[in-house]
Amino acid sequence: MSYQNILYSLADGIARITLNRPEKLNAFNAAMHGELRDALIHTRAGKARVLLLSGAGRGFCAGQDLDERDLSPGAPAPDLGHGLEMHYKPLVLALRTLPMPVICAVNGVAAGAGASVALACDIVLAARSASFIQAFCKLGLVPDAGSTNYLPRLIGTARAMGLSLLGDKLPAEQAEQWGLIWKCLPDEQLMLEAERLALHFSSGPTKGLARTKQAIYASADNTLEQQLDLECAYQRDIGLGHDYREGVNAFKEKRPARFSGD
Ligand code: T3D
Repeated sequence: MSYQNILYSLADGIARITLNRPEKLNAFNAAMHGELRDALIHTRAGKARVLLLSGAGRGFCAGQDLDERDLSPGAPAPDLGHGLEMHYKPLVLALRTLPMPVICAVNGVAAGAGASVALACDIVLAARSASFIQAFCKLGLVPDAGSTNYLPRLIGTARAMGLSLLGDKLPAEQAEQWGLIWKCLPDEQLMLEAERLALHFSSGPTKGLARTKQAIYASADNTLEQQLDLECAYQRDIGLGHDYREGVNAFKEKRPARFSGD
């Protein structure tokens, strides 16, 4: 598959998307959104069992491409809500509902919606030189693409508020200490670790992992009773599949499990 704004591949159960506008720190434009939509549809429909998202060059993603906005005197005001509905909302929901683990390797700065999209992923790794910036306030905007959902849930109201109202740069190491991301790694180890995890998930119990992420995301809005019901429904479903049988048999036979993903 050939795209102009992203790199995409799907092989051996691993889908890889690299945001590829390095001269603009991989800022999102409409064309990139279209390509991401297409690649995510292909990932969902194909034989992928894990998705690895990263960025080309020195940045991960600088958010919305501000050169797409004409705010010169006399230019009509853009409908920013329309842009979010058309592009960012479907992107975030596609990542969150993808029935497989989504790893994000944050190789450099993640700003504005770039930070939001990174945090929409299930396992976020970041290079030590990377950082997260809630840049929206510097443009007079509200955090979007899900940031107002993720930040307070992941790091609490005080830190979410400080980051969002001040727009300060949060270094990757502190992001890990605060629980915003899974791991901060030395720069040269970032992609090695991301690939190691991708390989691990590519032969994992994909359906069970997909249900796990769904259950964890659902817990934010569910009561304990609703969550217990959800666990019953998911476990009942998973218990009928191949991988549960294989996992238990492998344990009893003292051998590694050979999961099919079903
Ligand atoms: O409009 C809507 O749809 C509403 C939705 C908005 C969602 C959002 O994401 S709002 C937030 C948008 N993003 C930003 O405000 C971040 C803007 N960028 C920066 O603040 C800085 O670039 C960084 C802190 C991210 C990195 O700084 P630095 O010094 O490492 O790099 P730089 O020199 O600023 O950027 C390198 C190049 O990328 C530069 O181009 P040049 O001068 O070399 O030709 C710069 O203009 C370009 N670039 C960086 N970010 C963007 C961008 N070009 C267009 N849009 C960008 N967002």
